[in-house]
Order: sequence, then structure tokens, then C-alpha cells
Amino acid sequence: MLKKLLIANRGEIAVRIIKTAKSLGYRTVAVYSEADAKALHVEMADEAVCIGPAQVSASYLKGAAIIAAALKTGADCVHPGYGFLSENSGFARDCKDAGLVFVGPPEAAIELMGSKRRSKIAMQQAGVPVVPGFEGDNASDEELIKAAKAIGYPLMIKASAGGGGRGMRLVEKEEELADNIQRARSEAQQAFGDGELILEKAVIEPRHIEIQVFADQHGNAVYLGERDCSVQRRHQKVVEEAPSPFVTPELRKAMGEAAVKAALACGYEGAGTVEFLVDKDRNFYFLEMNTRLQVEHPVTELITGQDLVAWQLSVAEGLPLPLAQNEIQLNGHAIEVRLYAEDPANGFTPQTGPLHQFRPAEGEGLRFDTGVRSGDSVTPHYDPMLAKVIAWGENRNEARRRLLRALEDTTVFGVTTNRYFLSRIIGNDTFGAGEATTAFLQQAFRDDPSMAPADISLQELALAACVFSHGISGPGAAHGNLNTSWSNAPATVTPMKLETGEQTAELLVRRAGNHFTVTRGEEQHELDLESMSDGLLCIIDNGVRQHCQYHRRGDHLYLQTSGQAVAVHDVTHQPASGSAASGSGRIKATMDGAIIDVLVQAGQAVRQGDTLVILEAMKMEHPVKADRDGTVGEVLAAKGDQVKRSQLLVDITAGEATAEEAGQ
Ligand code: MV4
Repeated sequence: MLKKLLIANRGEIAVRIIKTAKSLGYRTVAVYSEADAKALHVEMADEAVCIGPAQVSASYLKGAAIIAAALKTGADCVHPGYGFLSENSGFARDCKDAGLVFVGPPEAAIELMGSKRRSKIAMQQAGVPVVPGFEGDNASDEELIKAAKAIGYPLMIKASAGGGGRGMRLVEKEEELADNIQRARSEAQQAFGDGELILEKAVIEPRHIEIQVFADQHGNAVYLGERDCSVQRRHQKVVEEAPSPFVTPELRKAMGEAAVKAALACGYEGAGTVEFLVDKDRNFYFLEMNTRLQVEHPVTELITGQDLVAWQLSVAEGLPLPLAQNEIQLNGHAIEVRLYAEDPANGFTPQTGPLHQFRPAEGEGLRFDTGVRSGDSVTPHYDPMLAKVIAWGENRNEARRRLLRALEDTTVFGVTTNRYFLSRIIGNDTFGAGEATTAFLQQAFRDDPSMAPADISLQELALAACVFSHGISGPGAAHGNLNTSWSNAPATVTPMKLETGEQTAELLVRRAGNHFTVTRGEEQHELDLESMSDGLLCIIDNGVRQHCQYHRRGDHLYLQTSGQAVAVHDVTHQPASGSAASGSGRIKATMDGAIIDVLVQAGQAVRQGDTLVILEAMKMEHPVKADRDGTVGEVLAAKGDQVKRSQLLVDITAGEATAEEAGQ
């Protein structure tokens, strides 16, 4: 009987695996890098072992350190999760050689499916439809050019060692072939250490539909429906759903049986995913087989009611599959999106920074798989996925409606995310009609407002003015209903200067009781502030009572209505930035580099010229100094962070620290 599981991974998948393992009575061992010492998965596990520094090559990819941790803690099995070593046959072998059960397929299956060429040949022999093409053994350029004549155009050149879109080139016409073969060959050699190439007929605007398969050690294999992962950006899946709106029951059966054949043909055991390309006429072609549990497995779990990690552990123990094919039922519909710390309005650049508030929405049919919580920071060391947001419904519209609401209600304050971009996709009509192919994002969605910087609206500025109009701030500032506390106060008019992004808005804020009139130049916006408590503003705007989520930290405020989240900095009391006497107090990185020391903390009084942070760049240390007197409002960088030029590091607010700010 297996009793103690080591999870050789981090983040949401480590948390997810630990939850199932604990529920089945396993003791759990986490491994972590120095940067993850305070991470959720470490806290949740029964035991945890540090396996090295932040960089993955010295920690999460260090098989020997992981196996040593397993032996040190007496673990008897190892779950690799996805990514990292999950498809590394050498690691699987090393686990076995160390007497550990590797929760995954035999290494021979991992190796076979790691070669596009060999896996395609094996699939052809197993009777699985593959894309017509040429898979000669280490074919020369001349052999490929000759073979292309029989395939026709457009065609795909693919690196045999490639996958997930890497090492792939589309060739539209014959005269482009020779040059593209040479380039593909050198790119493959460079990227994978293996220049072997294959050719395939190009499938136009395919859908990416994958089948979840499971096999045990007794020759049983089943499929658990399909997942449609066609909404992708640069071969990164953005939305996954089950079942596919494009798949008919006949197609499901045909693809499922083909996927089972693929699994049986390679002596598979455990969880696997067979990826297919599906053309507009519902012809399907084997693309590749992933020999791991996939990121998107929750949508399959929700419509089958099965816990796939529990299945994996059961198969690893040598038990037969929990269900036979005719017992697997698909019920309802599930859609998943991946919430990332990235900025769709700036080329999807990965973002780092503090998660001042991470508040997943709650509601019927919602599931959040996450490895972070409020107070954590997003570092540049790892994939910046914050969570998977999954919604289940009786039908696709119900799942889609729930997911849309969940995305609009979830707040991530402190770091930019793709949340609004995701909500725009889920709310999009083409997607809603189930007509999104792999071309959707770069065709039907390329001009969506979520992919361009947006100016803050006057309503959002008015909301910020309401919040900043309260002298006190922070969690203790619950105000409840404001009517009584303000109704008898005389009307006041105060100037306000609010900064958001690179813009500064000069406002006049007139308040009479809880009625606000905010003027910016010629524009005016009025609203009534009903209540403000526990991060929720209730206002009446143009006769409509509505809510807005907010999180305030001193002069910094994060707001979210139903659209994009905005960060607003109240710079009203800061001296004009032009004054020679002092700067803006917004201390930014002067160049790309690594933070090697942070010398101040929030609430600390500083003088102009004080060194706040030490930045290392170009093998030199660069002190970053205060450009004015004042109080440290926020320290937005931590030792070890990689920062970009002009990234905000420290924010110095005016005057002495108040007791409450110093205590923040
Ligand atoms: C293809 C193809 C069209 N024809 N192969 C392979 C890896 C996968 N992530 C992308 N791949 C493709 N292979 C042939 N013969 C089109 C793609 C493709 C794609 C496939 C599924 C989902 C998204 C895609 C985005 C671009 C290209």
C-alpha cells in the first residue's frame, strides 16, 4: 500500500494534488525552492524539503535533489504534476531505480511520445488517423524536398523533437521550401539538440481537440470525453472546455476509440492526453500525445464527476481502473480559463509585484485552482499563472455565464493580470456561438479593447475621489451607511490630483452630504456614495444603485467595477514634481536589474538622498535614493526580485508617517 506521496512541483498543481492525496489518507511531502519557502503548497503539505535556490535548473528540475528529499522523508511515490520533470523519462527511471513509484506512464511510453516522428509511425501502425505527410528517418533536405511534391501545399515542417508549436513552420509554396527546411533544421538543432524534421499537409484553421485517456496495469484503457482547447495564443492555451461545442456523439466515439488505441499501442499506464487536429469537415488527425496530467484536466473532472489525481494514485498502486467505458457519463458543461499575471495591453508581458488582494469570486458551480493568496508576491522565477478559474453548468450557456460573472467579480489588486481580457473572450459572441477555432484570437479578437491601454474614466476617478475623501483608510475604515455621518456637514469643494499609470488628473471634488460632484476640466460626474465597507463601495450613479470593489493602502487605491481594474495614486498633497527642492516620491528602477538589498520599510521616515534599495545591474551595485523627504508609503520590491527599468520600487508619501500608516 502506498502511503506517502512527494509532489515534485509547485503552485496550483502542487496544491491540487496535495488536496486529493490528503483526502485519500496519504501523507504528503512538498519540495520547494528558497523563493517558495512561504508558498501555499509548502504550508499545506505534512512535510516539506527545500531543494535549492529559486532558479528551476537548481531546484524543480533537479531530479537528484527531489529523489533525495523523497528518500529522506520516507516517501514511497512521487507525483511530477505537469511541466518540470513530468515528461522526463530519465527522472521516471531514476525514481524507479531509487525504489520509488513514479505516478505516471512507463518511461518507454514517455520516450516514444517525445518523438513526433516515431510517435506518428506508431500511431499509423495502430490505425490512428495521422496528418498525411512524410516521416523518413533523419531525412535529408533533398529527401524532404522530394517528399513534399507528394504532399502538396500549404504544408508544415515540424521538428521531430518539438511540440506545443515549437519548431514548426508553415510553407505556402514550393519556392519557399528549401530555405524553410534549412532554417527549421538549424532552429531544431539549436532548441532541441536534434535537427530531425518531418513534413505534414497543413490543416487549415483547425480546432485543437484532445481526448483524456486512462490506462491501468491490467490492459484496460478508457477515454473520458474530449476537451476543446482551440482558443490559444502563441500555442499557449487560454480557454479550455468540455465537451467541445464542435464534437458530435459520433465524432466523440471515433476520437475516443482512436485515443484508446493509441494508449494501448504504446503500453500506456496512467493519465494521458491524445491531441488531435480537427478540420471543418470533422476529420481528425493525431497531433501528439502528452504523457502527463494536463493543466486543463479540471474541466474533464467536472463533467465526469471523477477525480483524475485519485485515478492516477489508484493506477500507480496497481489497481484496475475505477470505471469501465460504459460507466463513464458526461454531464453538463465546464469551461476553464488561466488567470495570469501578464499585461494584455502591453504585449502580454509577464508582471511581477505584490498580491495586495487576491479574492476569488464565490458561487454555484465555480472552482478555483490556485497556489497563491493575498499577501504573496508574483516573482519572475516561475510561470506567472495565478489560478485556473473553472465554471460548470447544466449546459454551455450556464457554464459560460457563471464563468463571466466569476471573472468580473474576482479581484487581483497589486499586480496587472489578464482577467479583463479573459472576461472579454468569454463574453465574445464568436466564442459564445462555439465558433472559435485556433485562428480566433489573432483574427476575430485582435482589436478588442482589452488588448490596448485604456484611459481611466471620469466615473472611476469620481469613485476614487469618494474613497480618498475619507481621511482614514485601511481595513479599520469600515463606514457602513454614510448618510447619517455626513448629511449635516456643509458642502465642501476640494482640489484633488490623482495619478493612474502615466496620467495625472486634476479634479475639483464638491461634496454635499454623500453627494459628490467631480469636475475635470469641462467634464463633470455626479454620484451618491451609499456605503463603503470591507472593500465594497455602494453608489447611486445616474439613478442606478451599483457596486465597486476597492482596496486602499494609504495614498494608493485599487478599484474594479465590471471592467478593467485600475490603480490610482492620490498625489494631491505631494509638492509639484517640478520643484527643485524634491521629487515625486515615486522611486523607480533606473535600469533592468536585480534587487540585492532593500533598506527601508513602509512607514519609515526618509530624507532626500537616503539610499532605499540596492540594484545590481551590469555587475555593478546601484544605490537607488529618495528624491524627497517624506515617509515610505509602500515598498514594492523585495530582495531577489528582477525588475525592469522604470518599474516602481518604493513610494514615498508626503509628511510624517501617521500611526495607522506606520502600523500598516
Ligand atoms: C498543425 C497545424 C496545421 N496543420 N499541423 C502543432 C502544435 C500545436 N500546438 C500547434 N500545431 C499545429 N499543427 C498541421 N499539419 C496547426 C497547428 C496550430 C495549432 C494547432 C492547435 C491549436 C492551436 C494552433 C495554433 C497554431 C497552429
